[in-house]
Amino acid sequence: MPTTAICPGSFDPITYGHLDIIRRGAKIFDHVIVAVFNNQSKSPLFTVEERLQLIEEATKDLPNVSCDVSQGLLVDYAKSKHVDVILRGLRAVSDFEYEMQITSMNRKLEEDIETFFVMTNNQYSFLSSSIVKEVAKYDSNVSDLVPDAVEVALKEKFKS
Ligand code: COD
Repeated sequence: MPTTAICPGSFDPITYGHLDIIRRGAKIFDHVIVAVFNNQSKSPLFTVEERLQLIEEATKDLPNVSCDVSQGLLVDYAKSKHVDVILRGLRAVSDFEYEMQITSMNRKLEEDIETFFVMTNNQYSFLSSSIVKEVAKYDSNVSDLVPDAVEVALKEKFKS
């Protein structure tokens, strides 16, 4: 039976670190759904629609990757798609505590959900959307951290 994984995140905006995880996942699973969620504890720079568009552009060369937007609980979204695998990335030990918390909560909510962790390439282990936004805000070069379309979108956001 083909295996599908959901790669959920805020993706505000998508970085080469996210893409590294998505690409690795696309080699392992038959289909990867990248799902944008609004993380209530973060104030996003990009709207959900803008984030979706940037992910679609960045993953257009990956035929087994599709993109979507969702609200509410991740486990409910997974159930609605008949998917029981969540794909997440790990950068460093510092990610582990947070990931363990959300994995345990998701498992408590839906016992059959499995979370699959992929280690990022070392060159992206320091990279986060927050760091990219901080650097881009001061008009510094982020071309080796994000896809071209994201770089343009960041410039546009911070123009004013
Ligand atoms: N290298 C490798 N992986 C990376 C990198 C990098 N440089 N940067 C980010 N990642 C990974 C992250 O570890 C994560 O696995 C994924 O990419 C997405 O990261 P973010 O930061 O864009 O997304 P998060 O962590 O803010 O996403 C949180 C969710 C939206 C998944 C979470 O809030 C959620 O599930 N929301 C829905 C509500 C819900 O179900 N809540 C209950 C569970 S807490």
